[in-house]
Amino acid sequence: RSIIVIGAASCAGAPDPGCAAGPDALHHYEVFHDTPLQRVAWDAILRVPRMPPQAALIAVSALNRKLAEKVHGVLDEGNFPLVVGGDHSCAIGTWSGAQRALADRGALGLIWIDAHMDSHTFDTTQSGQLHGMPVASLLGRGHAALRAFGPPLPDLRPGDLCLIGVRSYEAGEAALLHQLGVRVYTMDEVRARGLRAVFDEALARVRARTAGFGVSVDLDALDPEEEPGVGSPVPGGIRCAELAAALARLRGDPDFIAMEIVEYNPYRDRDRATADAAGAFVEAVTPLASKPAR
Ligand code: DIR
Ligand code: MN
Ligand code: MN
Ligand code: MN
Repeated sequence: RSIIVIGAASCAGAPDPGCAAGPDALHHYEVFHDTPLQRVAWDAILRVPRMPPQAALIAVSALNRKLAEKVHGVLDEGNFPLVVGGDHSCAIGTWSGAQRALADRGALGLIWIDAHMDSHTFDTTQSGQLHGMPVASLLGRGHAALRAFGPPLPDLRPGDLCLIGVRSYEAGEAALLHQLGVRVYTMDEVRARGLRAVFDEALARVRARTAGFGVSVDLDALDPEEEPGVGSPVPGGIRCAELAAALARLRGDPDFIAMEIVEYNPYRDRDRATADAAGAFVEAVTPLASKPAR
């Protein structure tokens, strides 16, 4: 399988304008191109201009519709979509597209690596920012404009989703995940048990009842002392080397169908450290299995 990169150059769903420049910055970076082990090609960079949160809903909805089509198309061709953000609201499109591509075979599993829960709806959000909402949307709780892409899809099932690295959240979103029974591995649990143990457990969960699974990496899950190039840094995160080692367990796995790396802000990066981390995660998962299992 080839990696087909799709950029989502949008910060319309976040307060930090720098994330819109993420895909262009990574496009200039050699790890996001062919390596001796892995073919990597860029499909497109989808763009949304900066706008106030009130206007963002329609723009983010349109972006996600396009992104879902692209991701579905890449999977139907037997390739592996890698979506690079941009703010994390693009995850609605990425994983809706993956769900649609898998639909005849079964459900999608998803590992969500993030400092945040991203599980707000308009009823609970304090910031009004759409990048705080994609998990709720994928679970079927979002605004209609954030989930009606083409033919109706089953919602992501709470048991097929795990969050890892969480250390910043508000009560409303935590209540939703608790009520739905989503497994959340907080940063405290990651520290206590080690990322390796937590990641393996999450992997077993998301594979159990699904036809394929993906990983969404919000770079703010990493420790900002090591990786400052993100939109919403939160102290005390995962180390790049640990996450790369965990992701390397997906190398050659035929059920691993897509990945997303988001919230890269090149303006806050230091000596390309965070871009290097993103590159290390791509390298970690390659070479991909030559073809999907089913
Ligand atoms: C916060 C921050 N929970 C919000 N979310 C962020 O805006 O809803 N997600 N930064 O990445
Ligand atoms: Mn996020
Ligand atoms: Mn299809
Ligand atoms: Mn985050």
